[in-house]
Amino acid sequence: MAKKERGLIELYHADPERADYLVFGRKAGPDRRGFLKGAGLASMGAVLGTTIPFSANMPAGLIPAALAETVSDFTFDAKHADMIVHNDRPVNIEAAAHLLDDDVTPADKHFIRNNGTMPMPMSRADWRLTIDGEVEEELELSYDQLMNDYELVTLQLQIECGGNGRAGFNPLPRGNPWTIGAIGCAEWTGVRLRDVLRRAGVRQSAVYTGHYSYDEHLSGDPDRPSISRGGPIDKMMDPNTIIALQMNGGDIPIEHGYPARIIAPGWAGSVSQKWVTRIWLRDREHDGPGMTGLSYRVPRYPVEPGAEVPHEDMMVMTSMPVKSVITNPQGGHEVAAGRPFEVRGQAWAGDNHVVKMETSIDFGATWQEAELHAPANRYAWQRWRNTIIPPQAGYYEVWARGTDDQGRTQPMVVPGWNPRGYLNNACHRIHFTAV
Ligand SMILES: Nc1nc2c(c(=O)[nH]1)N[C@H]1C(S)=C(S)[C@@H](COP(=O)(O)O)O[C@H]1N2
Ligand SMILES: [Mo]
Repeated sequence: MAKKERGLIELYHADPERADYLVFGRKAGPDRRGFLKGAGLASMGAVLGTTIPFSANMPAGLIPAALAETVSDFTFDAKHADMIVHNDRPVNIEAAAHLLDDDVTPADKHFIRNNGTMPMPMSRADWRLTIDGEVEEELELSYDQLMNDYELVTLQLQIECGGNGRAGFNPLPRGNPWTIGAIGCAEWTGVRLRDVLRRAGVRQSAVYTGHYSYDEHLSGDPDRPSISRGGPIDKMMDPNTIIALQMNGGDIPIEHGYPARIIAPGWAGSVSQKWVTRIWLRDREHDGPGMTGLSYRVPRYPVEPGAEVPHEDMMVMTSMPVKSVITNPQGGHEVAAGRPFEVRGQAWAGDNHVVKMETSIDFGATWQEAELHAPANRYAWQRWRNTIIPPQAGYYEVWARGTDDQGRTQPMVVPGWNPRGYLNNACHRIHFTAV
């Protein structure tokens, strides 16, 4: 497990506020300490799949036995011990580089980025997805309808947080100091978003989507979305943009969006709304939380590190840049001088393909081309490997760099600073000693 949390019952004794937060996904207000009511009761009922007739008698802090057994979902037991926890409120966890060695990322090694609460899992039977706005006919779809009435696709898709690599920027912008592990490439099964949008009938006026979900803002204000981003209609109509219903052949774990989420691969992960309940087609760029100001935007021109950039000079990010990670060896190891060993990793390039991978062990003076595999499908990351022979004893670094099909190569130094620290695709490196 990535970080030990106390059991919920134990927690209710020690810290009832936090326990309430975990159960209800919100802070217990003063009016909630006496009896359960309102949204807390409703969400509890939704999870139980029925109402609680004697709810008026329920003291706050008493967890229905049925729930007490399931709340362990809220601990991070589900994550690998080597995952790096940046925050538990909201939950933000990244993978150590060596955990990204699988071609298909298992759920326990997939990063988690929450902006708001970790919601109680909504019952699949009650979950609905609304498609509205600039459509001919509003749709309200159940999980079973999506599963049965639309063509299912199974794709390996990379999701990368827009701020992956933020820790490399100086001065350090606010936000999670992700190193390199806010990326994953799991196998997702779902329906193409465009098939659903076409069924609703996309109006000429539709230019953008706005996404909503059932997780909540950390303030506990039910009218404030935790995040509500969207994307231009072309990206949302791309055949690789999906409403995912399964992850790695099973239910999507709660932390990754149960029962359904959007995946708009290759773009900042925030476009891929988890726990999605509504897709609003809009006649203008969406303006929900996460769309405006400095959020997921970069300056239109290069700026000095630390600069204050006027909001009107910021533009919405699109594709993520070419990037790669060394997943094996882990670094810090000893090898025999003059003897070959293998380095390997993954590479990806947002909307583009990686066409070349190279490694250097002389601080970038010379580069050796690596073996590079084709992606399993578009938007899957690509396996690369190379053989390294340290010529003599001493300290070395392996640097790895990818080049995309537009001829763009990863920089060795940190690229353009921006106020929120997005798009850092500097080379990943590890060190080793030859003896
Ligand atoms: N509903 C909802 N969807 C969300 C978020 C969120 O906080 N709430 N975070 C977004 C961000 S910023 C990222 S990077 C991805 C991360 O997906 P993951 O947690 O499954 O790795 O989810 C996106 N979808
Ligand atoms: Mo993100």
